[in-house]
Amino acid sequence: MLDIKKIRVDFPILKQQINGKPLVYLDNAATSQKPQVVIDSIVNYYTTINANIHRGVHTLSQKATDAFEQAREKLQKHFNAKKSYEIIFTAGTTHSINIVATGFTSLLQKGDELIVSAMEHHSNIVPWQMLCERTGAVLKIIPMNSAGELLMNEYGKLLSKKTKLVFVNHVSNALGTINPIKEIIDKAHQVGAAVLIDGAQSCPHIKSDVQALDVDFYVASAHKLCGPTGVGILYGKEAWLNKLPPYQGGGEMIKEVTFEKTTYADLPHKFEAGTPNIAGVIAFGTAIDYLNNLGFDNIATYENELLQYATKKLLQIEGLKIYGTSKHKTSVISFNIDKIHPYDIGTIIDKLGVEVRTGHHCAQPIMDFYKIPGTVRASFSFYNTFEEVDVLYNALIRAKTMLS
Ligand code: 7TS
Repeated sequence: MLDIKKIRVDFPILKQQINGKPLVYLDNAATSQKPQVVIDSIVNYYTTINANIHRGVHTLSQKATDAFEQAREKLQKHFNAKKSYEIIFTAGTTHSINIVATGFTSLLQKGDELIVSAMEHHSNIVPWQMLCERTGAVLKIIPMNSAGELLMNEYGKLLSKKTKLVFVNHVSNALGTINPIKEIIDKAHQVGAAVLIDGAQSCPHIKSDVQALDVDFYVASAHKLCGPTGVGILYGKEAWLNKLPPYQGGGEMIKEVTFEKTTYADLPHKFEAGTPNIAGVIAFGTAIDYLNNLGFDNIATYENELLQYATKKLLQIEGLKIYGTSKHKTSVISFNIDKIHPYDIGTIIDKLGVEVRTGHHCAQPIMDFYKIPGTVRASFSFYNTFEEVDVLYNALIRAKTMLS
């Protein structure tokens, strides 16, 4: 249903050669490429309406403010938030998680319990460990099986009245597993715990409805979604965002400031101190429009076809082992070939124009679980082709021959 040839024309970077070979970009889980409309959106902002927002009475400031707030409405609609002010613009997923983790400092007591999964990016581990250090709360871990699936029975056993917060990624960046987040959320709510879902890896593939999920916090980065770097969202239910203290103090997040006492602005401004990435936010809105025009169902269907084809093809390589074999997964293939170090494979296939990520993918506990130093990770987007899968396959055969 998607016309991939036509879509690829939208992405100027894909025309490039790398090391004298056509670029085969398979590091989409690290960051996505940007269509021309998103690039144009940034250029147009700076060439036509650049001004600071929410402060000037002048026309340019009004135009910039309108474009910025329109982007918030696009994000509200996309994630189906009840109110536009439940969408907070941040610098990205990492920033969003830190806002919530810091905010919970005053809401926790020694002995409270927090639950995380065994397959998280460091961004969804470290801020919570820092929170535990500040408060004396204890971190519990949902284990996984060798296919890279969470053990939901074990999760059930971890939940109790002591559980205050559960934070899990919707999709694992290193394995591609799609976690059963609705069940995770519902079970947490039964014991009165709040839930944060890290949507950094799900947002390019799955359109999430925060009201249907009944999730308390949902976080994502624009750059994974064909948008610019340095921008993201923190969705929070209104009641939670009102309960959390602000993360940073500064301009635009106040109602009134005196040297005796400062009162904070209403949502969303309470969490948006300082001049934000205005061009980035507006371009984020453009990226959301672009993807919705393609249709998330179409994207998921095509990417799943690519995943099935690539999985079958790569498994033809003797000694290749895939990590993350859940039936429910996005278009990510993490693998090793025999005992060859992932960096060596990555370096050789880069010479052939194939860009993949190698290493622990900021998810060291997953690598420890499998007792490996890292993997090679090929992550596919809707603008990748079946021919590119063949190029990857041939490059891997070449690398294997050279390194064995
Ligand atoms: N959570 C998950 C699940 C991620 O995959 C990432 C980034 C983050 C959080 C952090 O997002 P950021 O935008 O704040 O950096 N993941 C990756 C990756 O897999 N390769 O490079 C970045």
